[in-house]
Amino acid sequence: MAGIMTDTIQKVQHAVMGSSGADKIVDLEKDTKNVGDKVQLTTDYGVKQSNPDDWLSVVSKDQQGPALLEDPFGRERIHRFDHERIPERVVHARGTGAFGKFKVYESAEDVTFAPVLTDTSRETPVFVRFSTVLGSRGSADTVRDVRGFAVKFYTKEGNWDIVGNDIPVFFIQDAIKFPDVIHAGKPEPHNEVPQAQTAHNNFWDFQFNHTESTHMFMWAMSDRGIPRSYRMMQGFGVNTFTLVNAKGERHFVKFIFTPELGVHSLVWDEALKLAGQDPDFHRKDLGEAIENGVFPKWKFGIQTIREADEHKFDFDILDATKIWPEDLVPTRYIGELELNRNVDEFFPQTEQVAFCTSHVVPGIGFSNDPLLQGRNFSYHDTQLSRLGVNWQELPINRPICPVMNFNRDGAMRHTITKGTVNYWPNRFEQCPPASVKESGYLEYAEKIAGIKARSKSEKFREHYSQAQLFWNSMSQVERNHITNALAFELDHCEDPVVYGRMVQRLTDIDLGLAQMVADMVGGEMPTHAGRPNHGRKAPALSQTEFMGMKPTIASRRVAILIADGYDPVAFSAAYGAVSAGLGVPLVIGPKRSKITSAGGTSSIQPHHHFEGFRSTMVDAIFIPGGEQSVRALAKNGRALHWIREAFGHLKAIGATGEAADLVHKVIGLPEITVSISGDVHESYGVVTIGTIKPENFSEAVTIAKGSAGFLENFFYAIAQHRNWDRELDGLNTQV
Ligand code: HDE
Repeated sequence: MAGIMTDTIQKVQHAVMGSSGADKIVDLEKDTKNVGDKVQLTTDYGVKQSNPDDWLSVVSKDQQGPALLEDPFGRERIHRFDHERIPERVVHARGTGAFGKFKVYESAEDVTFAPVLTDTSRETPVFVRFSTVLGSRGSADTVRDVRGFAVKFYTKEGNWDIVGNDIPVFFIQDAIKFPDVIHAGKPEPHNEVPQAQTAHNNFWDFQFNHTESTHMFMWAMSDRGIPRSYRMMQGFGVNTFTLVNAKGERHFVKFIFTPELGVHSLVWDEALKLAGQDPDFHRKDLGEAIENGVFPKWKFGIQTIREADEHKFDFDILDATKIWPEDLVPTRYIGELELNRNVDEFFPQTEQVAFCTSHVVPGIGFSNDPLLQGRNFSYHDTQLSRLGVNWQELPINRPICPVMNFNRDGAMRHTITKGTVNYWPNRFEQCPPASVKESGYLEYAEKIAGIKARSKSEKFREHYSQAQLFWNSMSQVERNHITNALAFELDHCEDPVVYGRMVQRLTDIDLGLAQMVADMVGGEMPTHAGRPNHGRKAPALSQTEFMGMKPTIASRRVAILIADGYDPVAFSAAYGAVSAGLGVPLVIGPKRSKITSAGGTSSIQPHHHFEGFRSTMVDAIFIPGGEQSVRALAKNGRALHWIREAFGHLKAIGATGEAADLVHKVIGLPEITVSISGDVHESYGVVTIGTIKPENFSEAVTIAKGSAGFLENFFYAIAQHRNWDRELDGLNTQV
């Protein structure tokens, strides 16, 4: 964690934390203890230890004799250590989590009687775990992969889990295929290579053999596969659930979370580098934002379809490889999810949290989605081997409402239930079931008729239409990225059968795409489309739909590059304004010892030096003038690389005074720089000015392009996330 907490940020945090109303945090307190200063070291059985550093041994002044097995203290240390690990999750092993709250601002009572979705006065505590799918627990955060988005709502009616992803569809339609798709994606069996990647023969062999995966692999190859932050991803329940209202009417439903900060991604070169330079990038990013009081928020939405309309679509609404296009079924945003507290300890909270799609509360139910049906079996089952039968007693998993039943015993049971009976019905009528009025779960009386068979209904057989819809809906930049991603992945497949067949598969989506990929990776050049493109589009599929939220620099990391002799006025103006905008200023210098400003009027210890930290870890860079400082940067190869790389990764760059010339020289843009106001210049997200102006000292910088101030324009460029024009015009080649 950068641990940068300006006064302003602290104030915001305290103001907001006060209202987090976390019933679950209170619930956890009884199991939480501090390593207090005054507490002395004991064994697990409570006996204080006088020497925890030396194993009981036979020793004399000049001779070290054997260690004695009789030492209970030494044995306890080793025994406990030997058993510290539990099996990692079979998928989604790598992840991170945080606490928060959920609130509905518009009641959904027309479709459900679940109070968590109807009671607008209620605040429901949540725990959210984000994850990658394929990598092991110690793998890197920024690999190309689907991201998990699992939410546990601790409602007053019991726990409700939405175990979702950042992509709205899945690779397969039927749970029986899950072991195959995961085996094919995970490291190959003969050599356990590659780690946390889909770029290998088996994954793409599976994709070719399962035409139903076509839609999902297009999403996975898009920028959704390399998010900038967990805080900048959408979350989708993917499967079709159901809602029942007080009148007993049923609707099909899909759940959606859309981030307040917009949906943003890394660029591929950056994602690759970050995997080595900062493998914990996403984990730290979430922790840092929460610690700094910039709490991530998502709008919560539902798409609903009346039961009677189930068959009105040209796809099956129970097919998890299909989205429900917004023009047919608009999303209705009714609530907000906020994360506002980091965990106290990773293992008992983030590692031991366990989700189940089968955990729903009254008013919410399942559908006959064949993937969901299998998931409902799988999650509890996996918790049995990961955590044991009493996993729901673990503090992070237990509900905040009373739990009482006759499930008993099992390994590590620790609830002590008083009473003489452990069965129902019993002569004391203890622990009776609840009626629906008393919040008992309502089983919806669904009429089912059919033939028992191993097959699917007709509409499940169409596999390409929405893959085309997705491709058609992409911007040019997004299309380029998908093309490059496919070219990268198939380049890692050595087997010509695999890449050759996949190139042909791409003709079922778009001939141009198939030809571009074939040109890059080899394989027979396709000459005609595998099927006609229907030409339809759905704008909400493009990430660009979610980029233009209110411009903000909140939580964005801005590196300030300096050396001895920097301009203290420009430095302080930028540092102060970034902090005031709830961004994270990070001072980077040639060394981490004190750097002195021009004229010796001030000095600062940088947060990092150029080698220790990299441009990949920030969203933007700012370089203040100062003749001596800029001269030193110009001679420092790593500093120059910072500028080139940030430009190549399409990041905002701001520079004042002498630094403006340096930036232009390094990236070679002078002839197209335009003056946007007085002496503020902007070109491709590079904003420069001769000297910083007095109005930029103001803490409240309005973020706006074309205004008189330098910082206004620079912050606008940061808020745009990336400057895509650089890529479209082929200027980003120096990375
Ligand atoms: Fe999962 N999935 N999954 N999955 N999944 C697991 O449960 C499974 C699927 C998802 O942060 C496992 O507790 C089957 C779709 C997330 O702890 C396991 C099928 C979606 C997480 C399992 C699917 C997901 C998991 C492994 C096909 C998006 C991490 C550890 C029928 C909607 C939860 C665990 C966390 C985890 C099974 C498909 C999301 C083995 C059988 C579709 C976010 O039970």
